[in-house]
Amino acid sequence: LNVVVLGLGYIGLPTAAVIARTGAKVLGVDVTESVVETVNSGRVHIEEVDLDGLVSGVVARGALRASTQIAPADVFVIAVPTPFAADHAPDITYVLQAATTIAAVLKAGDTIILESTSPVGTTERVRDLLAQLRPDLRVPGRAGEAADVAIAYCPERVLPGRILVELIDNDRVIGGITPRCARKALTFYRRFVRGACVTTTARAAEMTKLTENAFRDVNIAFANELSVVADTMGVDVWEVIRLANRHPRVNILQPGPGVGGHCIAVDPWFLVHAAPDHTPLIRTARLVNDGKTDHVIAQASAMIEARPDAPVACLGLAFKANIDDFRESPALKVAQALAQRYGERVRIVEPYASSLPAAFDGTGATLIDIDTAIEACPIMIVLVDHDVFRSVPVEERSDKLVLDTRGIWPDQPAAARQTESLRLVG
Ligand code: SAJ
Repeated sequence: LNVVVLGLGYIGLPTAAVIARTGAKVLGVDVTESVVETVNSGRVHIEEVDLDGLVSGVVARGALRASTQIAPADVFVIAVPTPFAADHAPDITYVLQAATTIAAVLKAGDTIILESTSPVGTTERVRDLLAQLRPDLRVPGRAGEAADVAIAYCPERVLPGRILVELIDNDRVIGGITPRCARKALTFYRRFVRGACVTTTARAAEMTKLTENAFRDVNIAFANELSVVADTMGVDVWEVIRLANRHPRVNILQPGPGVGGHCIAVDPWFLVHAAPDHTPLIRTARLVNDGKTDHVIAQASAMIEARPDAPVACLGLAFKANIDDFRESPALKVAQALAQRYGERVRIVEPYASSLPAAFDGTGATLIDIDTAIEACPIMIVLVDHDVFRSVPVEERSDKLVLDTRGIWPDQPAAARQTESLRLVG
């Protein structure tokens, strides 16, 4: 089986490598020359558990090769980004570009699968574009009609940090333009997926993916809203959540400095954009989560201003624990805002960065390690729950003034917590 994977990013590269391991011959296509060179030398350009070993193995065996140029194949998997524009309108340019690239080599019998998170109707747009570019091929239309190619939507659902495990173990939702398309795509996923593979329509599969991430966003927004309410009442939100979750039908997520990453902070907008008059809850959740970041900046600023001249350690820049991904990171936004306001007083601790990102250029902020922070900084703002921060024992921080946005230090003496400063913010 010959497979082409378009897009060698966080999803495309692991997917290409896993498919290559099944014995298929995989060509990874990416527009970025340096990515292609890195993969062809058996190395990886992204940090993901066990990915380096897998990629070097399949490249060495000749099962995976990368190129900027497409070649004919039996199955085409599209895993390119779908960002949004300033007005939150989804931008499917890269998906349509990928489809145009495929059209040049498409032949009867081929299967095209879109994995990128996409607004409802995108798979049909891919179909329409292919019909236009390749009038010699019959694209799928109504169920039961003959078609030369199969087109399906199968969203990726993997969690960064567990991608290689979840690619295989998670259930997959496979939406065909027609039932026949879904069955064709199903045969492909059965090669490497151990989880259940459930078939449906392309539109239902597209909406399912958006629904999953919007569900998580709404639930995190609830936790974030609670955290602000609890602060104003002088109650420990972490304790309240722990206690409420002892109820058999309550399962509250964790508050934090906001929601980051390129999925949960983005995808709910695709639903809002498609049905603006019917999504007050989903829209509000987005605003609550983004508002939490501003709230943390205000809380931290009040703390910092109450102790003029004291150095401040911002712990973490990543969008979540134990990864090196800073995309849409609320931690980075908070640290950057504080660095812009308080300059060289601000020290950043981020074990997953070898230097400070460009966002800190000219601010005077510096990158230090956790031990230096413990020695030098009386104020600590916990922004990411990396294990290395979690494991700092209370003796090393009991004299610090701490704003713990992740609740990783429940034993921090109450006098050294942020609640007082909140009153300053009002
Ligand atoms: N977060 C909280 N509190 C929580 C859980 C998460 O504040 O209780 C924050 C995290 O710190 C982070 C953000 O939310 O900033 C998102 O983290 P995440 O772990 O919830 O999700 P992602 O973005 O890493 O991956 C999500 C997953 N979707 C769901 O769990 C529904 C993953 O399965 C998807 O494949 C991925 O989005 C994607 O690519 O769409």
